[in-house]
Amino acid sequence: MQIEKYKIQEFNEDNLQVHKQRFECIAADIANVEDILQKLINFQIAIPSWALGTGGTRFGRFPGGGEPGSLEEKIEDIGLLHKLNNSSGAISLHIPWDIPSNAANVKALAAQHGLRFDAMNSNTFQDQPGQKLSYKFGSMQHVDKAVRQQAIEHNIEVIKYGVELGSDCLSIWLADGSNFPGQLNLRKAFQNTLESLQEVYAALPDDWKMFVEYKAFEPNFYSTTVGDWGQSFLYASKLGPKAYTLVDLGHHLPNANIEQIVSLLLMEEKLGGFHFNDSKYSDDDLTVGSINPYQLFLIFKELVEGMDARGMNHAADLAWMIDASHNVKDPLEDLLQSIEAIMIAYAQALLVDGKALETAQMTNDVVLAQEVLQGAYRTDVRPLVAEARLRSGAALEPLQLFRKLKVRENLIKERGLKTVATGL
Ligand code: PSV
Ligand code: MN
Repeated sequence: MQIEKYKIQEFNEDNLQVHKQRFECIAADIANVEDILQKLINFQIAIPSWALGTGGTRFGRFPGGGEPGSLEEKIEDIGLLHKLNNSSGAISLHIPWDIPSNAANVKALAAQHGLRFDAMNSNTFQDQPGQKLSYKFGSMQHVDKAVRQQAIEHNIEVIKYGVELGSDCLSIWLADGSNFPGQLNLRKAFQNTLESLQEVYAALPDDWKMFVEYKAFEPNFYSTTVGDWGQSFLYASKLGPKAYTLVDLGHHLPNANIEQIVSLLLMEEKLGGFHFNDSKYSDDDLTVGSINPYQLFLIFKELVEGMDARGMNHAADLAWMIDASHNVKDPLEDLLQSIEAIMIAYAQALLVDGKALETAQMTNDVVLAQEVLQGAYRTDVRPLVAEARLRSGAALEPLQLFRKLKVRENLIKERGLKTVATGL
């Protein structure tokens, strides 16, 4: 399905008057409104190829319909999102789920939709049909060198696909760990993993980055070999300047102060990328901002402050991606909601009065510090985000237009009701 430009323009014209009133009202109070709008326009969030279909739990899966059955259809779906919001201009692939049969064609198709290839993800957490050795007891940590070698070679193959597609970064999440005390020698598991990562690191092209993603638990429930930001930071530091920590919001133990983690990783120049989602309990993979939008804002506040302190480009210097799963919502609608939540939190963080906050901090004025933060958080920035979309040719209200144009119904007509996308 294609969304023609004129349909977006028609929709925007119908909603323009109301929008303008709202926008002018908020813009009048913001001195650097143009600067903020430009930052919002530039900000792009990658969509993972595995989030375009209905997810499932251990107990069941209830696929919707019209889901993408091929890499080309996944690109088409992200193209639709990007057309609607102009904020999702990148795709992140998982190998072997998304092996491109013809990389040049796939690259050209993505370019037609205005998409680039973000981080490439390897998969050593599942055994694939025909695979020689099993990852049941881990991959890069495995006691058997042959299994470790298989995992290393898989990651090098992922880099090769990434190079063909124009990506410049490899994201590694390992399910490695143990389920019971005594199952693993924890130090040896770390050392084996480090050695394996070093071999993959050695195969990285000069201009590539490697992200080491951590996760507290699941699928292993006693120890995880890259279990927290400290361990990821250790690997990244030992590997070298091209290795970074990747923060997935759902990968912490309950109540972790993620904003503090982000702040310190940025200080150490070791924050590489981000997986956005939200959670009530652990790795729930819920829509971004659906449970704790204040935490999301606080994280963005640290990101903006920390990146500005180092003169970093918000849009280009970190890899931004959504890593969510959709069990009861239409995946595309859910992704539109997630992107909106990210843009809102980013816009609110851009509104924080840094000088006033510093004064409050330097005078131990705790009350004023809270006022400054909550002043920004309680500002309804939706008209700013909508204005950024309007100026970049996207829809004022992407979700409304998605429904008005009956995008899902059209996809079902084209692809059928019984399609199941690859992913988790
Ligand atoms: C693991 O839970 C994770 O967050 C990693 O990013 C994976 O690559 C992704 O989910 C999908 O498998
Ligand atoms: Mn993740």
